[in-house]
Amino acid sequence: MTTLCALPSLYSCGHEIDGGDDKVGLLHSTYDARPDSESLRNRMTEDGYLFLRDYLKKDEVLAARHRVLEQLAAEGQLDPSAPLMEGVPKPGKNLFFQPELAQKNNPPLQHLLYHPQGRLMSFFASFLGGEIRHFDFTWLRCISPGMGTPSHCDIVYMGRGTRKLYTAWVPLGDVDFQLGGLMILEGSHKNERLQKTYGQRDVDTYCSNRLDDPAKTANGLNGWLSKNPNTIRQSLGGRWLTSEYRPGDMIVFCMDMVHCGMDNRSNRLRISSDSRYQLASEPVDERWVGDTPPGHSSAGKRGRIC
Ligand SMILES: O=C(O)CCC(=O)C(=O)O
Ligand SMILES: [Fe+2]
Repeated sequence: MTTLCALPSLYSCGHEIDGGDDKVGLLHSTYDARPDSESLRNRMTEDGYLFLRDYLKKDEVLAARHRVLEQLAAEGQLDPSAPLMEGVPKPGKNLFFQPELAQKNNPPLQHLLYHPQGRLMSFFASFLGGEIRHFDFTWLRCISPGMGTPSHCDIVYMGRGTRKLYTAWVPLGDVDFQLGGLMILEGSHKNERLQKTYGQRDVDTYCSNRLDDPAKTANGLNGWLSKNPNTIRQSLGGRWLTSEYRPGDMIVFCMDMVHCGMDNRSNRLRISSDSRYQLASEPVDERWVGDTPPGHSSAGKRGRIC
């Protein structure tokens, strides 16, 4: 029983994560032994995620970070007295989700995530074993000090195409425990009860036979599984797994994996991207592709008789 002391207090949605070796642990890199695609696929089936430490090119990651921060500085969001690369927000500015900064004017980020011969796309081509495609929408997050992303599974936001779809979470800079990065609930991707209930949800459907169903105009934020990381762990079992991250790291995980972004208890922005990849031959969720993906807007909503 020695690992407990390796982790400081961790927080999600204002709750301190329960401590103890059976409740929280460190992610271990999956890539140390340079495994072949088949063993990576087996590992994904077993664990629901792969942690690829130092897999991406650090200079490419930092170039993408630099461009994001230049954009935020130009918008007057940053404290001009702090070095740009520190990413200190101006007091009173509350940032969370900035996909528009990824869509426009960030060639280094587009290159990092989507260049056909880049490390990331090459990983998916060999992992999936065929021609791949990515979503055109990029979830870029510049998270101000405060609450992180509540626990959820990605399937409820992007499940209209194949379920064989994967998220790549990429920290754009160092992310220590204070800044608070991605956390994954061990074994949660195998929970059939969760898949048959919450996992069937589509955040953009509404009841067309119910007048003024609020889901018709919701912004996609009604997909959270829980805002309490301790009760969800008690209910599903497993440990919360996380790490401190550095530029070059990436985590790939499946659509049924419960995860969250920890609270940011620093004075800096926590900058990361998450992007999606699948086989080109599989059906795609139309909300997230094209020049201007409709996403959770009214064009992405679907009515059904309830
Ligand atoms: O970075 C975060 O706060 C959440 C990330 C996430 O939900 C994802 O990568 O799917
Ligand atoms: Fe997510």
